[in-house]
Amino acid sequence: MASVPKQRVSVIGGGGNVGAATAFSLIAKGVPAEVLVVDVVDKAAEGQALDISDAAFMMPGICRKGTFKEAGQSDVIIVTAGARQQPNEPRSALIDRNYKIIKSIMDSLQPIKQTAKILMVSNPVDVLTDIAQKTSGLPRNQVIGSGTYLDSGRLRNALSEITGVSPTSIHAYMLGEHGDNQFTGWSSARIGGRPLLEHPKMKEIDLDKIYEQIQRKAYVIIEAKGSTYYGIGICAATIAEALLNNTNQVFPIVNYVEKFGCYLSWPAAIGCDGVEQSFDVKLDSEECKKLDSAINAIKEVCSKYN
Ligand code: 6V0
Repeated sequence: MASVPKQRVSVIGGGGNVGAATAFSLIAKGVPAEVLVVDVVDKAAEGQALDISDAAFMMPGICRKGTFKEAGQSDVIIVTAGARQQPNEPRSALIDRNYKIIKSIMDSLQPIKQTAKILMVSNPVDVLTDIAQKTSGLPRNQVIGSGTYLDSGRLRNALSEITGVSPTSIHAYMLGEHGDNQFTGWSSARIGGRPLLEHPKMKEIDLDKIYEQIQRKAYVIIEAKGSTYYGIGICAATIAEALLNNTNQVFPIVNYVEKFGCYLSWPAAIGCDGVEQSFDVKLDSEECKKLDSAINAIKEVCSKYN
């Protein structure tokens, strides 16, 4: 029998849609780690793990149901557990329900491996990352959240359709909060080494309309099919891959930014120690105001739950 990789990733909430999409994406990407599926509903974890293990051709034993204690000893712990949005419900409305769930999960994981990295996905992700850091006892650089990585991918895809350039060659971020206080960093966006807004095709575009389309996309999907999970699944697996392979790739994710004094969605380089570097993004005065609104909204909720 082939040997199981020594590194381990656990997906807490893996019985649900986002957790299963994340575990599946980890396997499909061939991330060099054993994948444990953990859920408070044991049968759901078992079913998803068995189904996903069928997708792991040539990698027998790489995906299985796990316990909270095993998850606490993992190299990367991805948390997707908790309530999800109902149609037209903002992510921020989930805080009361998900605060209790995240706290109880952090208790169940103890003792947590000192070198583990926690990747929060459950919403509202900026605030829950702060709560997970405080309740897990891990240092701030080791606790991060998926943040606006998904929204930034949506933005880059939309900009690719407008400009005809590959999304991987467009450097543009949604920033601030993975929620209604997110904003587009238009003034820092680049394409081919030039400001994005100087691209001829961008001159004809209504920027507010693009923002609206990105910001509303999750609501549109939830209205149509109940929840969103494929996009975030691949995003979470890609961040986990950066943590395991020490890639130092830059993601707009939730990380603690000292000069703002809080967790928020902001670019950071991710490697085997978690956050390896945070960046100073250039913003114009309008964007600075939007950043302040996001910081104030995140800090206000955090102060009620700490
Ligand atoms: P789901 O399909 O209802 O799955 C949630 C899972 O969590 C279920 O299997 C539950 O049994 C499990 N669960 C609940 N409590 C616990 C617990 N204490 N311990 C372990 N497992 C538990 O929801 P879905 O997967 O659609 O969404 C999960 C979370 O992801 C929600 O908070 C969403 O808002 C959030 N999302 C975050 C995104 C992002 O970009 N950050 C994107 C999409 C969804």
